[in-house]
Amino acid sequence: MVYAFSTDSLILLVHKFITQSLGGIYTVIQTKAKITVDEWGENLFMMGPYYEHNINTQVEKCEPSNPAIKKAMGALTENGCPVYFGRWLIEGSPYVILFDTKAAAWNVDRWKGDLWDTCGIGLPFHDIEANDSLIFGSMVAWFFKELTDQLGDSPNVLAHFHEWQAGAGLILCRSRKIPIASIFTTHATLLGRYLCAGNVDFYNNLDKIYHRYCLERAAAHCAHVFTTVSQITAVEATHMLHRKPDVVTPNGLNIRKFSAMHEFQNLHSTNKGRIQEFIRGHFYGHLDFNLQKTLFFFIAGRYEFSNKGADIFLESLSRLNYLLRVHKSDVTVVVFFIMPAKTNNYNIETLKGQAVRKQLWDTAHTVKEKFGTRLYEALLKGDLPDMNTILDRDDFTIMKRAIYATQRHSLPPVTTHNMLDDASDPILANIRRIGLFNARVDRVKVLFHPEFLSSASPLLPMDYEEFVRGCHLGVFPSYYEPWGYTPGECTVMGIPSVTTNLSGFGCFMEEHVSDPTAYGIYIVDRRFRSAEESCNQLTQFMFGFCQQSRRQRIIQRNRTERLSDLLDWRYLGRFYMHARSLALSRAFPEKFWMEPLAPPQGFRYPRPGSVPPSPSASVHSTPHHSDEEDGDEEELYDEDEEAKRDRQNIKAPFSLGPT
Ligand code: G6P
Ligand code: 1S3
Repeated sequence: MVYAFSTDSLILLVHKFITQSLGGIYTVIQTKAKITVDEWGENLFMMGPYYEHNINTQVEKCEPSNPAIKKAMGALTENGCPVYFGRWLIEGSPYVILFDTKAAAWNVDRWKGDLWDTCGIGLPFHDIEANDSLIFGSMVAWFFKELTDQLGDSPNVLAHFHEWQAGAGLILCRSRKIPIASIFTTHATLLGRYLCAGNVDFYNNLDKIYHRYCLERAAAHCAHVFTTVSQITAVEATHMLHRKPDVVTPNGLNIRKFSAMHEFQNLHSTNKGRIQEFIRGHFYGHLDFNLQKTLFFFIAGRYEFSNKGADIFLESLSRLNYLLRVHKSDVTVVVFFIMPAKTNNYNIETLKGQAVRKQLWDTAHTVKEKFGTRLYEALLKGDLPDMNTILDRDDFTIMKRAIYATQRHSLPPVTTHNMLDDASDPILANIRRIGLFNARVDRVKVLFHPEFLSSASPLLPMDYEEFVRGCHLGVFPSYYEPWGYTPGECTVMGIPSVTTNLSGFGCFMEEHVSDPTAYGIYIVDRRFRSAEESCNQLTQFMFGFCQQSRRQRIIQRNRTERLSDLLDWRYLGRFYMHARSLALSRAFPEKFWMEPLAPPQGFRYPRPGSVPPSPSASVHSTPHHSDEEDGDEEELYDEDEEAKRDRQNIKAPFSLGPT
């Protein structure tokens, strides 16, 4: 396929999420910057609101070298609506144009009138987010007017608007017939999100829904090209917004490949060690389970209890606990819930756990030192020390004192923090309902960490990436998830995960991988099965995972990591390229012509050559046959062979023309 345009046009990406590190949309914008800068160079500008604090830490201010941009900015600034320019200090260092919406807020009533006159959408005064979006959109539309007046029709301008918060700018540009090519991408639909979130206070939010929905729908219809991030959200948008997306633009990541093939396995091991250390402290006095046979599962993300599937996850954990107990399994599963909620700091019992662990460590270290010195002195004298006296009474006293300190009369807490809404918090309420209180008999232990992770934490000093690498399985059984970065991030780190056929990521994997389970991508059917059936399926996935030997887990991680190529922006960026060429050819048909697009070929990542990951499906030919938890390294070369074979079977993953 030939792209009938060059990158001479100016491309301006408009979104509210520039420099605001919040959620998945920010990840899209930030990770895609590098490949977009590589393609468009100095002709790419990202546009967003000006937040003083973020800008001071993330943006290097400078003067625009493009005279048209400079003039357009000047026109707004001179009229009391300041605009700033700089380089965003992320990979690719894109130019940013930032609009000071606070300083321009004095125009809001007039601009509301303009919006009403243009398209009959009225914004109520109390919806601050919608009002801010209008101020931003009005400034953006004004800027485009000035810019295109300066440029004439050379070079052409292409503007890509993300999400309803940027929609007003697009609606105003189109209604004022400003000559730009436009794309609108939605990362969810407002109505879809509200309708799916069972526990959201729908009635008390009604006054915020309709006009936002109007902005979203109008933006989708005004754009030359409308896109969304997954097939499942495309179906939703077709019904909710009444426009079928022209292109589906799946979300990618910047994939960092290690030069040593098994480096990510080593990272798993090191980071798992750090999590184990935390567990030693948290479960002090109750460490009657084998950490070598303990698996770490986790769910992480925005705290949307049922949208993110925390509800069916908890129910399945209670069933998994039952199965592991009746099968007398020696495997223990520790499950982390990493979802931010309102708290007032860590709870004392959790902090005490880490202090006790440290005290035991220090005691062991002191005694070890003394032991070593006495042993050394005895050997220097040519004697073998008397093992009965090498440690004296004091040594035993400090050791006994340390052991006494590990006694506790309560169970290890299920949450690490003091929760403000303890009684009504949905995770805690469900833990109480299913009775998973970290009792000794339970094979599934639960830990709710109601704050995002940080390497500066006194409890679990790890950042998110390190934590994910140290875990065994990410569980993301979302009900509403237009894309879902969490399982994708697991994949590129070689960590298996559970997703669903209602998430964009899950649908994408179903489409492009022949046997996702074999690659450590477990897809729960939440679309065509009842909640009860989905819950059972999730339980079975987790139970099967617990039955794998260490060797099988290592092999599965190798396979999971192999899928990361599929998620690389270097491939997925092509869908954005396609959307841009389509927009230019629709907006300026006399200048930009595009061959009709061949539909993407039905590429599928083949089923891996050898081992099924589940022991129940294991056959004689599989390379694994030992349940030994040691001596796992020796057969990894089989996997390399398998990887080579896979690569030979795979042609280019997508067929959207040249890179
Ligand atoms: C990686 C390391 C191995 C380690 C294994 C543990 O593969 O390279 O040395 O034995 O992780 O795997 P597990 O699934 O038991 O955490
Ligand atoms: C949305 O963010 P969310 O977590 O509110 O956009 C993300 C990026 O496209 C997407 O991954 C996610 O599923 C959506 O829900």
